[in-house]
Amino acid sequence: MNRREMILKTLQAGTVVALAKPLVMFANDKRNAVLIERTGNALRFPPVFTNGGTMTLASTGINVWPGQTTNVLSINGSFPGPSVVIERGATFTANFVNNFSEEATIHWHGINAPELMDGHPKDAVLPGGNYTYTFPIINRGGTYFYHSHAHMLTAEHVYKGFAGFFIINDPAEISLGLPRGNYDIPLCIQDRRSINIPQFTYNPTMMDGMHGFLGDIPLINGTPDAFLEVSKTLYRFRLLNGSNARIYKIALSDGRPFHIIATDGGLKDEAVQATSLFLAPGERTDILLDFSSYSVGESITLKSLPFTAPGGGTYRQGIEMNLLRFDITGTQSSGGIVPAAMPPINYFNINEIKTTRNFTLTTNMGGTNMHLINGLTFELSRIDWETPQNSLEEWKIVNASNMLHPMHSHSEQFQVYSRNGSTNLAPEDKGWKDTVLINPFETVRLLVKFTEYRGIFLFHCHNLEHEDDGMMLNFKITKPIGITEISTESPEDYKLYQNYPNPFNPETKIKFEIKKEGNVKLKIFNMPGKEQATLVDMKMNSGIYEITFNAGEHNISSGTYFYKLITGEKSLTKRMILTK
Ligand SMILES: [Cu+2]
Repeated sequence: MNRREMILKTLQAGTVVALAKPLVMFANDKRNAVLIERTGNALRFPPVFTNGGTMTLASTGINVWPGQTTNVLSINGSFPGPSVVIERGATFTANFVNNFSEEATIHWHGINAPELMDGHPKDAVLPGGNYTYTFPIINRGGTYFYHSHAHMLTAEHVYKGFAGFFIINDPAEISLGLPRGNYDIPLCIQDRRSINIPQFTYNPTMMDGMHGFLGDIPLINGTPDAFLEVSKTLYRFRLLNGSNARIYKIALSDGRPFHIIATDGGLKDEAVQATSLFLAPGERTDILLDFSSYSVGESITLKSLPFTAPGGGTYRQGIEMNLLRFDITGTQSSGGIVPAAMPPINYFNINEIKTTRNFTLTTNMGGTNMHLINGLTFELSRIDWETPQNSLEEWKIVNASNMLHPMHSHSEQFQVYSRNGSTNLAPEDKGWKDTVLINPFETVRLLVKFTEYRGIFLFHCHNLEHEDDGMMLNFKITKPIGITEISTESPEDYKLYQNYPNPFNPETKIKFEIKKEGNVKLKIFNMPGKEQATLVDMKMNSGIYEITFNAGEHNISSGTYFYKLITGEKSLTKRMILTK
């Protein structure tokens, strides 16, 4: 195929070809000189986030397609957002500034963080507001993700660009000899609609609401028609599916095998050879790809293979796509190896299951909300079940619909136990996971145990149109079974929790904990510090209390307020927002 034919073919496929760097190059082997047509755009990499810095959300014009301006929802002007790269054991801190016109939160996908750091939509940061996310990194090393989790706005925010990598390095991994530095490459795979180039127009139809908002062209790290120059050596690629709804069947154009080395929650216990893998929205899989058997001058393409899936029309699941072209141009060595052995994973023992929970996924065609879990639609302030800490649970998920549902749990990582009764799992299913694809009419069993944090977390479909449609439940991780005394995790005598819901109108709940009996006051103040209401003023015994505050009963208008727990000479203050 000559270049003109190639351009025509690509144009027919609906893409715009940018001749970023057309050049003619000869291979080292002069007898088989190969003419390389260098079309497309060099793969881009988001900047690295400086820990402790600011993440500012704003609508920004950037060049996705050369010479054209795309209005994206950026973090610090970047799409995808800057990559967090942090060591296990460090404390992550980011001051989130919302300079966008809609409420937003940042969810640290796959990361084990306290409730109020998890970016639950109840903890939304209003336009013009800010919030400091800070938590210790206790996860295993691996490839994680961050993105918007605003109530019913997640899909649009992510489609417009609000997402990025969260990579945890574990110094203990270094001895394995995996490719590092320039040979360790994150690839965020997203799809967009060629018909809207250069804009990321988000206008889902009824059909899109049913199957998810699917594009027909891929962007890799925000790069259309992406290529990457590689050496004849071993690379690590960290694949992240940052798409709203599209599932990829990842493979190489020549069908060569690669090694799968990590799932959502970090390294597997062995490197497994494969020729393809499924990657659903929210999932990550790290692979080792060896270019040493190719010749300089050759190109090979990372693809999504066609597969059969429900839906139809132009934007359907399972279409073939060329994701990223590798041009073999160098002969340097990464020095990396495919490890013969990797650290073991402690698999949960099914004999220790304390509770089995059943989740049935259904489609309700005529209803206001089409995608349901156990017949339910998400309610921001409804707790759907309680899970005690340190108790092994089996979650049996039955997909009683003909839709693909990548189910994602917040808080801790789980393990897939079986798919349709078979414990012989695909390598991308086996290991630590936070998202698992449930195919139409499949039953998947997960094993999960929450050990670290208590509080309210989410379980939902990561097809973002399904999520925004309400295919999501709240669960609450509670104190371990058999423990009746108040937690001793905090050394203070008093504890004040974030009100819930927040923002609110007109009612919210304020929870506090008293560990030593005494006089307690709970008061509301406005921003200038003027007292608005007294909710509690009495002598109280030790215990956990929850007060319902109704702004209407106190004639308080919308705005930001503080609530203060006053005990003797000490006081604790938190902020809350009353919406219009
Ligand atoms: Cu779904």
